[in-house]
Amino acid sequence: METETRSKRRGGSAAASRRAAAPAASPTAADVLLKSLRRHGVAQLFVNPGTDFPPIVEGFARAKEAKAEVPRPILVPHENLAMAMAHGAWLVTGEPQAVMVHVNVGTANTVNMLANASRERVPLILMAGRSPIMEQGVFGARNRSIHWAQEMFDQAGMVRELVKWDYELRNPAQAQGVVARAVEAATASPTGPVYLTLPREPLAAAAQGDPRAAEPRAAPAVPHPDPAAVARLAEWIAEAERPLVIASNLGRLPEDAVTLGRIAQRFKLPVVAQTPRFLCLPTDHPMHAGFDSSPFLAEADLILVIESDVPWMPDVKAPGADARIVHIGEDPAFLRYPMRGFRSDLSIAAGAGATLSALEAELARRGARRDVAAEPWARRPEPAGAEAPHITPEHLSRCVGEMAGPDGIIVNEYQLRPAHCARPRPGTYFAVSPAGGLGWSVGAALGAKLAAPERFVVATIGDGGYIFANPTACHWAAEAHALPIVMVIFNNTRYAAVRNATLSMFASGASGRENGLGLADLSPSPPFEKIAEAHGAFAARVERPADLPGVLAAARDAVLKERRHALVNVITPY
Ligand SMILES: Cc1ncc(C[n+]2csc(CCOP(=O)(O)OP(=O)(O)O)c2C)c(N)n1
Repeated sequence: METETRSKRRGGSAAASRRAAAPAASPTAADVLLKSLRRHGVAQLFVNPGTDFPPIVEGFARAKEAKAEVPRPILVPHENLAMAMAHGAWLVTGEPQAVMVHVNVGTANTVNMLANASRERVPLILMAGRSPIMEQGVFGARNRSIHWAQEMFDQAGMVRELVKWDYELRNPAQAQGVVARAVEAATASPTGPVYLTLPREPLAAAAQGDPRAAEPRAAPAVPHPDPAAVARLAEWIAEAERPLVIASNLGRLPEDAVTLGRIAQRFKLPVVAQTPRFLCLPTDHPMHAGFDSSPFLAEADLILVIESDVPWMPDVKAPGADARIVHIGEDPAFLRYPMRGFRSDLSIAAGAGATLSALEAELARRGARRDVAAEPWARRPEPAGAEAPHITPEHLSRCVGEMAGPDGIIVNEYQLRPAHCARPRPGTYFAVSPAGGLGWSVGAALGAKLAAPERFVVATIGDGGYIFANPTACHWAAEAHALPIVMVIFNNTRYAAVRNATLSMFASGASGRENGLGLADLSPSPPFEKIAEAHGAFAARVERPADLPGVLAAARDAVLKERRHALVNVITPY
């Protein structure tokens, strides 16, 4: 027989859960969090939800009813795609982005693209739920069995090395302050991703707190260069006979590419775009010296390394011992890289754009003008593209550039050969982060299209990368969110990068005797175009060089005239 005490205890706890089951009528922390994100310039929230999301779902629904301003929710059916889309939206807007995923498991799925975002310094607020803290008695407490198993001792530990800041919402009154702090941390120079966990109970509780905490605040801006360092650099440029600029991460802001173009032209500075992530100089600029610094390193007597983590590979080719070497960038020593040992005679820790402007002014003030022959000492090599019966990646790159046109945006995983692709206008080329997490470019292109719907956007990707990109999720997002882009697959039915790496070490070894294809063969290659077709896309496969321009033009028409996305599966052996 049940004792009175036991029955009271049971009745008592049932009453407690009934009490706890009442949603707050007043704004919840989730409502406030969403509004605060919008106030901080977050235009859309890329989400992949789970049982941690009800307060967020309710918050969006309440905002719709009340016509309150919150970020636009964008449902994305895979977390890595959500991250790539956020990355792409940042590429074209420069605005902070936000992604929210499901607890530890959703976080785990973001890590590849988070590594990309981290090395590319994308100001991105990655949010995740976490298991409800309470086992009972509080609104939002655990009511699904997974709530026990999904809890971790340190959920943020999974991503801590890849973010600048992490925190957990501990009290509903923090909803405003925590957004302000997350945005501040993500957008302070050098920018980068941050991680915020959101337990269900405080998220669903009535928000209180100081609304002033939600005021957007000025984040520490990109630092300006030390005038003495700029003066010394100007002096070195005036003295140099064979100066060389090596730039990688310059040009997300088109005006920086314009400034570099002016300085390069006026002071005869050849510029190598070394594994560029942006277009640092229009490809038809007379001082463009190509995409490989190695032919010029031995001769250069002054090297300006601008936002370049790996300006050359010391084991392959290094600058001469007497060359002066200058590094310019927000963090020119790349201190988040565990090991990196490039020589430096002058390091300027400042925004590259600000440094170039200051340098231009200083050179002009001195009346400096390099009195040298009209021809640059370092000239761009002629692009070698042999005639072939099949489509070469060089030919494909040229055709993609023509299809994109001067203003179209190309988002390149890495297969497109920039030396063969005309990009005459700044801000029209973006490539994968130096972290090289594959499966990025299609998602980034979709995000760019979402944030800049007026632009024509093309993604280039390998067949291996396309599989990594989670094609069904990508095509679903393109169709569901009406994001007409062109996807071009450089399909060589292999992992060429893996094969090349193997041959670079073991060409004369056993793996060389099997042509380096040991773990690099992707045959049989499925008809990727059929996947796209299933999602309503314009889809085609091309094998003959003569057919390529026509098919790409048709893909462009499908995007521009029919507002459909397109996929062109191009067979290009390399
Ligand atoms: C997420 C991820 N997994 C594995 C790799 C290692 N990796 C680098 S390149 C490459 C091959 C990619 O093949 P594909 O996209 O077809 O391009 P290809 O090298 O053939 O031009 C692989 C597997 C990586 N960079 N990222």
